[in-house]
Amino acid sequence: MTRTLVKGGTVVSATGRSLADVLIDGETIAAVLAPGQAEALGIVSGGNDGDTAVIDATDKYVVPGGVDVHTHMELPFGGTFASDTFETGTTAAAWGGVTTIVDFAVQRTGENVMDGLAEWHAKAEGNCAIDYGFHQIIGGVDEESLKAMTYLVDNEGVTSFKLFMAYPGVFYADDGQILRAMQNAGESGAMIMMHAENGIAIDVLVAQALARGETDPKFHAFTRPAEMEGEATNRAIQLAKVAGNVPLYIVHMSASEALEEVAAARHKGQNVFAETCPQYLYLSIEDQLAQPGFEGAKWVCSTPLRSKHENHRRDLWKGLRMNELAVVSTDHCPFCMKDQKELGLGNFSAIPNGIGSVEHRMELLYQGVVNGEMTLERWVETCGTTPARMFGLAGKGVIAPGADADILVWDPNGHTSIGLGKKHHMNMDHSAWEGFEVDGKVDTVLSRGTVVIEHDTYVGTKGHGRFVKRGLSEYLV
Ligand code: DUC
Ligand code: ZN
Ligand code: ZN
Repeated sequence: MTRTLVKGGTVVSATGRSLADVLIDGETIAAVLAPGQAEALGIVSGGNDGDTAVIDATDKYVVPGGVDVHTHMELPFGGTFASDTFETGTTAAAWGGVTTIVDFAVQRTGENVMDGLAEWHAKAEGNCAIDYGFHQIIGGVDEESLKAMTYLVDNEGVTSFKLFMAYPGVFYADDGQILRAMQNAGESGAMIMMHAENGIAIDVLVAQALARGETDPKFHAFTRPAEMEGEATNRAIQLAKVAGNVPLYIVHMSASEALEEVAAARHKGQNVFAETCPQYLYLSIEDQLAQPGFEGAKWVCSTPLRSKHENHRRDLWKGLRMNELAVVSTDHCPFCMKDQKELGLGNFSAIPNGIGSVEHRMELLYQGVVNGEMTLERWVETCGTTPARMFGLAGKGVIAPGADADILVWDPNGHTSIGLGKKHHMNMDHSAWEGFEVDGKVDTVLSRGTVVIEHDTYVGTKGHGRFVKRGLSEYLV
């Protein structure tokens, strides 16, 4: 067995930090050792000696590899497919210090759930640089898909299901269907993930805007007002309560109105959780989506970016500190401008929805630490430890004996310049994060004990990443 010692760094967990060495045996963390212990035990005497490879982490943070529980590789959307394959997307994730993703297998309205899951396995198997799991999108709730949900939890390691209150005719579920799916999840112990936007009302606003000749990308946000996110979030919470306090996870939260609903429900003891994404913490209608001409298409995503004058970003950062928001994911859903976003030239509603960020979440959120928005420990917790626990990824998101040796060595004295020609490995012809300069830098990344990034080089292999069968959420008894 290959042994590796990550030596001399500060190991940071969700609850604290200390100088320690991490001993890896094969794919697993064998021990976390106090300084000097490795020498005392004869594991190393300095340098790369014996069977033990040494990674020097002096003056660096040693943290669990990032866990991004919301990605869409190759998602069919708006007449095209998200531009990252599992190969390119998981390689970009590795470049960003991420060692596990959970992607969404798709059942669209009228399709079969088991076929959708099989298709996702076929896309991912043998292609991934890092480990991966699947949630299942249920785009058509009926007797067959309800049976499939139970089967997936019991047999396939797919223990969470995304429902949509938006996108009528594609993924949309009505309130009765949502209630039925929630009741089913109540029996199996699964988590319901909700895209909470009132899609029926939004479609009316979209049609009215287009009829007025309002076709620019910014109208994407104006026709998806924050109230429609708040209302749908509240409705999802009430339905989950009626279904028997079924665990509910609100995805890609962008609005203060939605945050208030989640906070209130959590204070009343309901099993409600939520995530936000870097785009909602940093970007806005004014600075990105409303850029002249068609430029704003780069930032068309749903839920949409919000106005910087309405305090959503301030509230979301606070929500992260207060644990009203438990997780930061990316909703990584990249589309190129050429031939993809361009499908919506002259009609914002035809622009494929999505932003690519899987490579930059750890970097962007570390800047939140530097800016005083969250602690170093909370960075680790929201980007690794909690997402792993939330979605039953045993052995992920922690540095502890027995855990998978998924490790990010982070250089706090480094610097990262994001953008094309700078740091950019996602399969996109632009970056939604062009020009962002952030403190800190990915130094070394290990996936199950194998180095995949070192010295600014990808040294991993396609197919190293394995499918992870997930258990039930660890937040529930
Ligand atoms: N939102 C996006 O921005 N893209 C894909 C699906 C979604 O819900
Ligand atoms: Zn969504
Ligand atoms: Zn999504």
